[in-house]
Amino acid sequence: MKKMDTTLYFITDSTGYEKEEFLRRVEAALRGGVTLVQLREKERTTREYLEFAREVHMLTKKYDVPLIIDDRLDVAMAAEVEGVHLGQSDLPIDIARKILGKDWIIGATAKTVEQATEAYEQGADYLGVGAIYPTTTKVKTILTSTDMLRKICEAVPIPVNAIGGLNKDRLGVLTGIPIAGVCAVSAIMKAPDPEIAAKELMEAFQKIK
Ligand code: TZP
Ligand code: MG
Repeated sequence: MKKMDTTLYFITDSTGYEKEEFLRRVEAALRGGVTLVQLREKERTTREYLEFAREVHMLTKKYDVPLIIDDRLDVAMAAEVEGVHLGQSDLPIDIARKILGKDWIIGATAKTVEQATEAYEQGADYLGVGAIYPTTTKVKTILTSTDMLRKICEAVPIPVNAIGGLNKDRLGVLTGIPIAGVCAVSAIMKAPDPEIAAKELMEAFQKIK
């Protein structure tokens, strides 16, 4: 597997931004110290998704941060990024692993211990678990309790990240749960300054670790 640090996992959402502003925000987040980036585009054509992937990849490479593509192995392979993130209705992890081989980062979404164990056994490198809080980001999800998050952390030996409605003031509920890191979309993407937001989120996470 490519080297990976899920401590501060920034998931992008270009909705409502011109491409230049979107890229400016992604680079600001990288300057602020995000350790992993996922490009998450739900509405774009394949061609647009590929173009965004290539442009974001130029930025992430500059900061030596791996880039993960949400949902789409084809786009990830075409853009030659470092990984993919697959949910419960996407391509199964074992099939993705067979296609991509051992060098790729493959992430999975899990909301139960069964889903987490299955994803791990099929070859997932990390898990995203949530939503911990209600989210304003467009996503089909249900809330996941912090109890379940803890059970999942204890059930698998791979990094587990919390996701959903997280910002610097909401990490307290995660205290003492052995998560590897936090994922954030809007707390960074929509912040007045994504660089400052990323720094503050990292500081808040270090305090609860
Ligand atoms: N999966 C569960 S919640 C979520 C995803 C993709 C969205 C998180 O977005 P935000 O803005 O950090 O709440
Ligand atoms: Mg998905």
